Amino acid sequence: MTSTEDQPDWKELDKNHYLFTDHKDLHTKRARIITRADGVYIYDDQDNQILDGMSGLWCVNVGYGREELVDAASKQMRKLPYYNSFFQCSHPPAIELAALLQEVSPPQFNRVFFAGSGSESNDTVVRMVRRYWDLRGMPERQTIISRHNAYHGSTVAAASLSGMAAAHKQGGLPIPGIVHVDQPYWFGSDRTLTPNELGLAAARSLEDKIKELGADKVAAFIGEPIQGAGGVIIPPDSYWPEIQRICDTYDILLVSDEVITGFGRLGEWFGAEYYGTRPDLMSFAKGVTSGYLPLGGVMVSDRVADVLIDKGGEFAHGYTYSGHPSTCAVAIANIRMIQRENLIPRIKNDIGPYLQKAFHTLADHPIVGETRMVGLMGALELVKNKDTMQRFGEDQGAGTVCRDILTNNGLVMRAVGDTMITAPPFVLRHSQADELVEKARRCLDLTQKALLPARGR
Ligand code: PXG
Repeated sequence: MTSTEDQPDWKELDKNHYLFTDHKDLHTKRARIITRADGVYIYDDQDNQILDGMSGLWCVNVGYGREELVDAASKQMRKLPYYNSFFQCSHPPAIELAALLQEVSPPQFNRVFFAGSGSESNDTVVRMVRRYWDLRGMPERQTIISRHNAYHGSTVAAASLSGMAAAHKQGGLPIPGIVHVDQPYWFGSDRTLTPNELGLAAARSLEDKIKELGADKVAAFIGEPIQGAGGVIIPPDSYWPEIQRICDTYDILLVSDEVITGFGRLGEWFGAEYYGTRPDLMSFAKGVTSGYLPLGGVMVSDRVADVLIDKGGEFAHGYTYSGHPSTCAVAIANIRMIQRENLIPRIKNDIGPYLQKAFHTLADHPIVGETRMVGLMGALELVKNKDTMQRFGEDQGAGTVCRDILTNNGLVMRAVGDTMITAPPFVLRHSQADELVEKARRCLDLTQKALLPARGR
C-alpha cells in the first residue's frame, strides 16, 4: 500500500484493486476520489466543493448528511441488524415499510415484494409477470416488451430488458422472450413529425409488435415514465395515454419502472401519477432510501397479487436481503422525512418551476439545441450548429468534454452521448439552483471554446 503519513494513496490503490466498468480508461486517467458530502455538495480528496447535480446517481434525494437516516440505521442495527423473510418469518421494519409504501402509492397497490436494488427489482418483474400468466392458465404469455435505449439494470434479465446496444453486444443478451420497440425521443428523431405525432408513432410501435407476436404471447410492457440513463427522454404528452390504451386493449400488464421517478422526482410520488397511467407493477429502488442504503422492490397491484395469493403455491423467488431490516428502517425514516418536509409539493410548486425556468434560459446558448425538464429531471442537447441542429462529430466526444469541464468547475452533470443531464437533490435551494445554471452556462462557454475554437462566441 502506497501512502503518505496520514492518507493512503487512494488513486494508486483504486487502480490496483478496484475493478469497475472501463478499468483501463478509468485508471489511466485516474479516478476522482470523493471523500465526503454535505447537503447538495460533494467534496473530493483535494477538498474541492462540487454541486451534485445528479443526486449521487439519481438517488440522494433528501441530500447528504441527514442524521435522522443515520440514526434510523444505527438504532435498527443495534436491535436486529438482519433477519430474512423466508421460512414463515417476517419482522417489524419490513412490515412497517410495506404498509407505508401502500399509503404513498396509487390505490391499486396494496402489496410490495422487496429486493436489494433496481436490477433485482426488474428481475423480480420478469419472473412475476410470467408466474402471473402461468397461474392464470396462459403459460404461453411469456414475452416482455421493452424499448430501445431503456435502462432497467445490469443483471442478466434487467440488462436484457434494457435497450442498451453496447450491453447487448456483450454476453449474448437479450435473453429469449424480451423484445424492444421504439422510444419516444423527439429531438433524437429527424423531427419531421410534431412531438405528439412522434409520441403516437412510438406508442404504436408497441401495438405493431403485439400484433406481430400475437397478444396471447405477450406478458407485459415495461417502461420508465421518463427514460433516465438513456438521456432524460421526456415523452410527448400523446405517448403514455396511447400506451395505456394499447395495454388495456390487448390485456398486457403495464410495468412502470420507477427506480428514478419514484418517491417524488417529478413532483408526484410516482411517475405513473404524473402521466396518469395505471400500472400493474411498479419497480423502485434509489429514492426509497435516498441511496443511504441499498434497497429495491416491486409494488404489486391487487390484479396481480390476488392471483399470486389466491392460486397459491410457492413463488420460487426471493433474496437474502429482501426486506433487510436496517435498510427498511432507513427507508421508513426517509419517506417520513419526504412527507414531513413537504418535499414533493415543493418540487411541484416551488423548486421545480424555479429550476425549470432558470434551466430553460440555457436554450439560447450557441451550442444548445434543446432544454427540457420535468420536476427535477432535465437535459440539454449539445449541438455544433444551432441553426441546422447538427450534432458534434462522434470523435469529438462533446458530452464527455463538457462533463469534465463541469466537474472541474464545481458541478456534476452526467453526459449521455452529447446529452447533458441533471437531477439535483430535492432540497436544492433557490440560490443553489441559480448556482447550478450559472455554472452550466459558464461551462457551456468553455465547452464551445474547446470544441469550436475558431468560432469563439
Ligand atoms: N431502472 C432504472 C430506471 C434505473 O435508472 C435501474 C433500474 C437499476 O438499478 P440498480 O440499483 O440495479 O443500479 C436503474 C439504475 C446512469 C446510471 O448512468 C443509471 C442507473 C444505474 C447506473 C448508471 O445514469 N440507474
